[in-house]
Parts: sequence; C-alpha cells; structure tokens
Amino acid sequence: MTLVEINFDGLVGPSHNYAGLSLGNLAATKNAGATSYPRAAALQGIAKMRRNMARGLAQGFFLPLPRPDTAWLEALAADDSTDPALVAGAWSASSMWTANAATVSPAPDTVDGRCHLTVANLVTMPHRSHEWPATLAQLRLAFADRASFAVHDPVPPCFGDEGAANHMRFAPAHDEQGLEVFVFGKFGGPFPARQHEHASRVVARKHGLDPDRVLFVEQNPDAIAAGAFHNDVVAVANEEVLFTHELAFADRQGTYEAIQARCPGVQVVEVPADRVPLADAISSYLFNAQLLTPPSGEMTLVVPEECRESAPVWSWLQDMLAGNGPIRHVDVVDVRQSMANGGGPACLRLRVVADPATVDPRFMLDEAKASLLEEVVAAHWPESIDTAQIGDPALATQVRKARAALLEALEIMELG
Ligand code: SUG
Repeated sequence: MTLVEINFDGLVGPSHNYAGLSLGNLAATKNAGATSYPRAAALQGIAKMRRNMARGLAQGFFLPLPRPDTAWLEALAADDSTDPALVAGAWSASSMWTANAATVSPAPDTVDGRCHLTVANLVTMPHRSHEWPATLAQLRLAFADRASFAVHDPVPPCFGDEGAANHMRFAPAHDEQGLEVFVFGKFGGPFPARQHEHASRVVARKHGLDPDRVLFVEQNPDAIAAGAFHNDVVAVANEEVLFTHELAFADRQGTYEAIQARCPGVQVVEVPADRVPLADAISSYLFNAQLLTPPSGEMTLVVPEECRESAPVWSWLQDMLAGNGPIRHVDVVDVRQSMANGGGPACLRLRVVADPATVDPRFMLDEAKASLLEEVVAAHWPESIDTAQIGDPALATQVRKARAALLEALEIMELG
C-alpha cells in the first residue's frame, strides 16, 4: 500500500459563467456580468493538471455536475422567469472548485485506518448549497473501495461546512500520521463566515481523529472582511510547512505555537502585511497556491499568473526563493477564467492521500486521458457565455449534451 497525495481537480463545467453570486468573494462580484469562456476555462484547468503530472505527481479529476439543476429550481417553486440569481444558481459551474467538495482525513490520521471524506454541505451560498448530492454520488463512486475509504453524508444544516478549503494538514510526510487543523469563521463581519466551528468539530468526530492531533483555529475576521472567504485564500500547508499571511488567523502567535507544539518540525513561512498587504494577497491569490512535494523532494509553490502581475507579491516571492527557505520553486499557471470567479490553483483541487490503486481508475488522469478530456471539451463546451444567455433553453441543451458526451467518453454512465 503506497499512500501518496493525489490532487483531484474539478474539470470546469460547460456552464461556467460570471453571475456574481458569491458575496464576500471580491473577484466574483467584481466580474459579475462579464462574458465567460467555458472552453478556454476547462482547457486551462487541464493544462494545470498536465503540468502537475509532468512533475511526477499523481493526478485525478472530478466531473462537472449536471447543470442546469432544474430539480433544485422546482424545489424552490422557481422557474426561468423567477429571480435571476436563483436561475443562475441552478446553472453555476461552481463544483469546479473541488477544495470545497469535501474534507479529507487520510488513513494514518483516523481511528479505523481508512481515509475518511465528508462531503461539504456548502449551505451558506444558495448556488453552492445544491452541489452536495451529486458530489456525494461522485465521491461514493470514485472512492467505492470500502476497505480503504469511508465517505460520509454532509454535516446537517445549519452548520456551514465548506470542506478542505478550511482544513490544513501537517505531517513529516504525506503517508505519516498528521495534525489536522480546522479553521472556522465567526459571524458579525460584513461578509458571511462560511465555515462554522461546529461543522468542523462534527467532521473531526466523524473521521475518528485523535483529539490530541486536531486543532480548531479561528480565522482572522479582518481577513474575511478583506475578501478571504475561505482560509485557503490566506494560508496553505504542506507536510511541515505553513505558508501564511501574517493576518490569516485571529490569534497569530497562538496558532503557530499550538501547531508547533504538536508538530515540532513545522516551519512557518509568514508573509508580513508590510511587504504584501492583505488586499494584494487576496487579489493575486498568492496563498491560493498549490504547495507540492514532487518526487525530487523540492517543495514547489504553484501560483496563478496574477501573482507575477503584482509588484509586491512578485518581489516577495523572489526574496523568498533567494532566502533558501523550505519552498524551493515557484511555478506560474494560467487559470484566469477560474480566477475571475475567485478560484485559484488551490481551489481547483482536492487533496486525497491514498494509494492510487484503490481509487476507481476512471477518475485518475494520465496523458492519454488528458488528451481525451481536451477533445471532448473542444468539441462540446460552449466557447463563451454572456450572462444574458443564462436560462436560454438552447444553451441548456448544449450544456447537458456536453456533459453527456464527457460521461460517455469516460465510460462513467452511473453519474448520468
Ligand atoms: O465559493 N466562486 C466560488 C469560489 C470558490 C473558491 N474556493 C476556494 N477558495 N477553495 C465561491 O465563492 C462564484 C460563482 C458566481 O458568482 O457565479 C463562486 O461560486
């Protein structure tokens, strides 16, 4: 049994659009009404997956969910003439951000020695609140091996749970026992606090985590107010490195000390606010990076192009590399279509530490399958979507056919 970190990226769905549905997500609200390019968006995501495979890393993917979700509109007694935000909610391709699909506790951390996954309920944002049933079906299929995985129902409402985006894991190596850190927000700020402390505690109990190897940490309310609607917009962890903005946590020093008390090898790579103000960290998505350990062992930070365009961020990154710290490389990827909706490289992936042989092979990627995905996307994904087209029956048919073609090509008819 070889446990490795597998990144499961969400393939951007054919209905990808900019409806501006996410209050507190500054990129999404700023780009409300812009024209989206679903085909280019999906191809950008596949290119990112290919680059990570080229580094020698295991790569998986999840499929877009069925959209428009007419059953959800019916349950709301809504139709295409009702509130446009509800209609757009039924069309949203937001499941592409698989960091919000589930919280994952790898086998070395859990009492029964299986990898546990709890699908996120995403109850705070209406357009995301109806993702979980189809996501759960997909997780149950991809991780059907019950000897290796336990896939749990969502935390019941009203406790908001947004999955791995508010969860960090520290361990000397991915296949060793780790410390799991759950980051929650408190109500009272200008924007919703999407992760509730109770939800995090429910997930930790369901996963059978050792209470001595778990921390619950409050996110800095100033970070949420500045647009960090998930912790992964201001911090990311990998093995024994915490890469974080100075203002990520409500109790900065207490958080670092609590982590290091339980995991003495952890190094904190902190970006001070006087070098990179929160506003620049959030607009560039410096921390919504993939922090990866390729087989060479040289830790690599995969950042979006927007980081190169931000003078303070880029200069800080150059200084970091020159400083001989634990992060040895910075790689830049173009995921602009996702970024314009507030989703960077880290939002687009769910990390699962597992033996790839225990995953349904249909959800694992290799070069040939990446080419197949590209062919299906090129043939079926709409080139562009103007927000005025949302609700259009002809476009709905195209979106449904595109997903059906994908399922057929991948022979995953169970999700049809
Ligand atoms: O939930 N954007 C997503 C972005 C999620 C990013 N994920 C992480 N940080 N892990 C969100 O706000 C925009 C959709 C719209 O406005 O149409 C959206 O849902």
